[in-house]
Amino acid sequence: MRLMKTLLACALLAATGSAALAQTMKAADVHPAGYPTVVAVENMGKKLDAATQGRIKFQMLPGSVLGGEKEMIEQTQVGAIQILRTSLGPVGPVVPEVNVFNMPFVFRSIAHMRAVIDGPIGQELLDKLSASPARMVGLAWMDGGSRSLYTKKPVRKPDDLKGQKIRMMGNPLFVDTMNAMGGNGISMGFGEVFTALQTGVIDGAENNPPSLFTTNHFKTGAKFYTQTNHLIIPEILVMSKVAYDKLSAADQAAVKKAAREAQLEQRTLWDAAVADYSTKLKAEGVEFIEIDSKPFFDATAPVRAKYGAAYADLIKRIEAVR
Ligand code: BDP
Repeated sequence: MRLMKTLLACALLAATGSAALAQTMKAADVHPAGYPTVVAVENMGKKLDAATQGRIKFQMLPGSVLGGEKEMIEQTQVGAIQILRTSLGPVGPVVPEVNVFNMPFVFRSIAHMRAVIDGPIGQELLDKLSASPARMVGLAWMDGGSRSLYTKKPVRKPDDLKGQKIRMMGNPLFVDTMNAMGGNGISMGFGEVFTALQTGVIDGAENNPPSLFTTNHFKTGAKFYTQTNHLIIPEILVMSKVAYDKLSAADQAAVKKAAREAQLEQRTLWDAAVADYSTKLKAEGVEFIEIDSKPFFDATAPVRAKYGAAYADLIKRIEAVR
């Protein structure tokens, strides 16, 4: 009887103990509700809620409500945001090791990028980010497709970009990339692009079809969509180290497992979104201009030489992935 009571007391203590540790994590994204990354992270939160008996829940905050990616990365570092889905682009200035994936034409194709992020190199880069002083834990990769140029005047070759101001994500590597491609790279937050296009502060930008459609950027007259495919940048899902360190080892493992599943789920959602939004963009009068991207590849060789020098061996391993 005494043993029963002790056991009961222990069970009760364990239950209240874990309840006290329950965390509702703010999960942030610049994209709106319904976007593949947002849906995949929401589903991950639901799975974790079930897997941890409610110890971990996500509160999804989509649509840049907590700021642009630069600001959200800072908030994640200090623990004000617990889960962040961001492009790897603006992570580069904080964790330079990840810039290897941010280089122009570093991946041959989306299939190549996927093989790399799913394999040992992908895990290595997540681990490098987690081990860096950035106070973030790399959980998973997501698909951001490939980025192509959209401008108000048609572009077919590097020379056509002369004098055109093109918005790039906040990372000097991308400004260098655009300058090498023939235009003038302007670094700017995602949320400022629409007005900048409208007022003529910039002449164009670059992104994948789902982002071009959901931002309405094409409605500003930037409706020539030149298929340069110059950047294939994975998205990354990170957790604030402050939040991660509060979890038990078992819950940390549950988070990593759910994140890996989200990586694969998002890919399916992504492929459907690219097909869907490409059709919608065309229906809205956006002209997809098919080109030979070789001149842009050649033009960006100095950028790969400059930024790639630090990762020469890693780049060889990336190239060797089939
Ligand atoms: C989109 C990415 C998003 C970036 C945005 C941008 O999914 O994370 O913030 O591009 O261009 O494709 O800033």
